[in-house]
Parts: sequence; structure tokens; C-alpha cells
Amino acid sequence: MSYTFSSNRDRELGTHYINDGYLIVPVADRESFERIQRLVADSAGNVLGVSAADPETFLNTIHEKVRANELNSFRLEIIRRVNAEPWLRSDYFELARPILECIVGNELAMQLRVNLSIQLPEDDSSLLPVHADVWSGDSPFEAVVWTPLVSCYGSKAMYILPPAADQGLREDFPEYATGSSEDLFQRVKDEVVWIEIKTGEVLIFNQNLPHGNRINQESETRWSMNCRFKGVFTPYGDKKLGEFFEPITLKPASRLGMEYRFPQLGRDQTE
Ligand SMILES: O=C(O)CCC(=O)C(=O)O
Ligand SMILES: [Fe+2]
Repeated sequence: MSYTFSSNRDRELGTHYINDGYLIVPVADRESFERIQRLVADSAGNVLGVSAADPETFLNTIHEKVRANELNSFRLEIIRRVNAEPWLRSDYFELARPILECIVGNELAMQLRVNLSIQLPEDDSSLLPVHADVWSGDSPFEAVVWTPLVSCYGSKAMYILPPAADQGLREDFPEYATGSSEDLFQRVKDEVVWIEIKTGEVLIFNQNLPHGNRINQESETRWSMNCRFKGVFTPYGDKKLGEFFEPITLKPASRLGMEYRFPQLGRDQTE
């Protein structure tokens, strides 16, 4: 008989995460989700000088109020405002705490700023071409928690290349490494999985796999937030502890270990 140290459920979720590259689960804390969705909608409303009655309808129809050429400064201003709320990051963490503990660990580092994406219908000016975060300096130990503030389907969503297809791409990679990201997308477009996800759910994905988005051809605007998490003691890429990540759930034994200094030997003993 072989022994195991994790529950059946953790092993099952872990296998899905490894084989599919992502998991979609209900938010662990519905109130936190509603607070965050409301904060983003109210911040957007304040920037525009209008009131956001029903947050989801307001966000879905923001293209009636914001033009593509104003979108990036609008988005950055909302990011600034929502990240100024002291509770934002702890509420964001609560959306995904159990799945993070299952997939990443229970001593976690969290990105200092939660990001926001807005994809207006038919707008080609704010797309994220196919990429893996790890290609541009993220640590391969990071996972992304991606939260839709409106339901996402079709081209309103993001896509990810599953691990099996990523393996195939690796064999052809030298051909594409110097080409355009559009060539790379054409190579994988029939193999990517479009993530269909509703409000009240959260996506956790492996950012080592190629992913991105295309022009949103649906009639609603996409709003999603994303934030990276990793085990505090796993290796860091360009995004360092203190500058980009902050420990959020250090345990007492780790605190003691990090602070520990051996007692100094007396002068006469060292000479
Ligand atoms: O939201 C998207 O479409 C892509 C997000 C992304 O690339 C990321 O969170 O790393
Ligand atoms: Fe990414």
C-alpha cells in the first residue's frame, strides 16, 4: 500500500491544474466579490461623473461612455483608486484562498497591486498578444488569480494553450521565437481553450503557458482583475519580494526562522 499526504480532493484539483493549465471555481467569499465589483464600478462612475446603479450592467455597457482613445488613462485611474483601498488585496485574496492553498501553498507572497483589464467591443488598441508571463521575467512558480467582474464568453474572454499543445509548440519554438506574436497565435489558434467564466467564479491559471486575448467581438465590455501569487520561499524572477510581491501569510515558525541569528561567541572564544 502506498501512503499519501494530501486529500483526494486536493489531488484531483492538482491533477486538473497540471493537465489543463487552469481551474475555475466559485469565489470562496461572495461578499468580498460583491465589494470589489461595487468598488470598481463606483470608481469608474466617479471618474466619469455618473452613478453606477447595477454594477454589472454598468461595467458591461461602459463602451457607451468611454472611447478607445481614453481607455488606458481611464483604466489606470481606476487601478490607482481601487488599489488605494486598504482592504482590496485582502478581499481579493479571500476570493481564492482555498484554491491557492491547494494549488500554491499556505505561505504565500501576493503581488502588491491588483491589475485591471478592460476590453471594449471591437477595440484593437488594448490587446494582450499571445505570451507567457514567465517569458518576460516572471518566476515559473507564480500562479495568476483572474477574476471576471462581468461574465466572459466567446471573444470577450481570454484564452490559454493547454500543456499538451504547449509541448507541441516547444518543438517548433525556434521557428516562432523571432517572428511576430500574430504568427505565433496563428500556429496555436486551433489548440487554445477560450475560458468561459461567469461572475461569482474565479480562474486560477498557470502563467507558464501561452495565453492572451483577441478583439472582443461580443456586444459587452470585458472587465477582469488579475493578481499573481507564489510560495514565499520559492525562487523569484525579475519581480522581487518587497518591490512587486509581499508575504501575506507567513507562519510563526517561518518568522522565527527568518529572524534567527546564531548567538555571537565571546571575544576570547573567537581569538
Ligand atoms: O486578461 C487577459 O486577457 C490576459 C491576462 C494575462 O495575460 C495575465 O493575467 O497574465
Ligand atoms: Fe499574462
